[in-house]
Amino acid sequence: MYTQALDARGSDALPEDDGALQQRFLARVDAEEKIEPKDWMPARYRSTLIRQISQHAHSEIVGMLPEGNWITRAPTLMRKAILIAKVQDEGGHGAYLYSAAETLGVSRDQLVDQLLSGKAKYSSIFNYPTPTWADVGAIGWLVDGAAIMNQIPLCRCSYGPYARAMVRVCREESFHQRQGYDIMLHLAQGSPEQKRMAQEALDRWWWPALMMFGPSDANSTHSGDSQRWKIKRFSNDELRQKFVDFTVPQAEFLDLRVPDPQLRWDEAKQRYEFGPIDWSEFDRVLKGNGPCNAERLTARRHAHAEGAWVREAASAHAEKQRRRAATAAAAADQEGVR
Ligand code: BYC
Repeated sequence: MYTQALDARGSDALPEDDGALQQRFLARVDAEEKIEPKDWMPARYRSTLIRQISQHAHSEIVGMLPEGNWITRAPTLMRKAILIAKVQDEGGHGAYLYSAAETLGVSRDQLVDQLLSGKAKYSSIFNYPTPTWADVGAIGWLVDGAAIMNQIPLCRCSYGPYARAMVRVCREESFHQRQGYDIMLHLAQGSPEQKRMAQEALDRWWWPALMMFGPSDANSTHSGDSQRWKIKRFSNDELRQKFVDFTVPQAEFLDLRVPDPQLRWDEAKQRYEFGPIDWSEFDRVLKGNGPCNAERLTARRHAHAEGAWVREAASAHAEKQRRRAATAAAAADQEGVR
């Protein structure tokens, strides 16, 4: 519709000034139209999307590591099969998201280089260790639970390819969240030792899960623009609050204690009040000094180097196909001439 409107003015029309393009872009966003790759968009909208989508893609890929660590030690064959499927899903999410970022004019190689060089951010949550099987349950329940809370609104993001990728991602995250909660339920209803494992995992993951939503609204540098452009539909604090309100009753059902002495239900506000987040820990993790930052990057660099032969083989295969197709097309042309 937008492109037709431009064409209708004739080929000798002067290029529109940036202000008019901006206004038209904002009107489309306000009208809940999706912005597509070939549409005009402000440079900062593009760079904000590249930043967020690539960080999201990196998070999915790095996020395979803490749980992947437990595939060989899952307690039963069924748990192992489920965990393999889950970790594989996260790899798929990373792939869709890199593709969505590529529609904005950046290459996957550039993005992967940014991750491996340590320049790019990925979610703080994946810099924590998984010492017991209960951590796999806590990640599914809390980390995937937080991911769903954050990502369901992204299905309505103004940028079409990101919004569409999120639909499938959210469906899969929902399965992940339930498998995590199921592990926690079995442990919480198991032996005293299993229940203790579940409690300790909740103690380890609760606060980092709250940090996943990003800095408080007062310190969120990108929220203003991202909400104006309908990339983000809710602020970091709003989503964090929804997550707490949703998750505390689930912890109660498990008969586990949320590790926050200040947590209380506020009847007047119809929500939970919770204690202060230790933002100095969040800053430390973002600066690369969390418990597992170095380990995660080393693992990704190793995997990338080990996968070099697969990339080379895929490129060689694609080149062979291209040459065959070109030869076949030339032969068909010759045939036509005769
Ligand atoms: N960790 O202005 P703000 C998953 C950075 S994958 C690290 O509020 P924004 C899963 C932020 O990037 C989970 N950095 O930013 C996978 C910015 O830094 P730069 C990932 C963080 O973008 C496998 C600065 O702090 N989910 O669920 O408006 C297994 C200021 O923040 C974090 C997504 O990526 C953090 N937690 O809002 C299981 C969802 N928080 O770029 C599960 C998509 C903030 O200026 N992303 N920063 O250097 C988003 O929704 C938004 O990007 C955020 C942050 C809410 C995360």
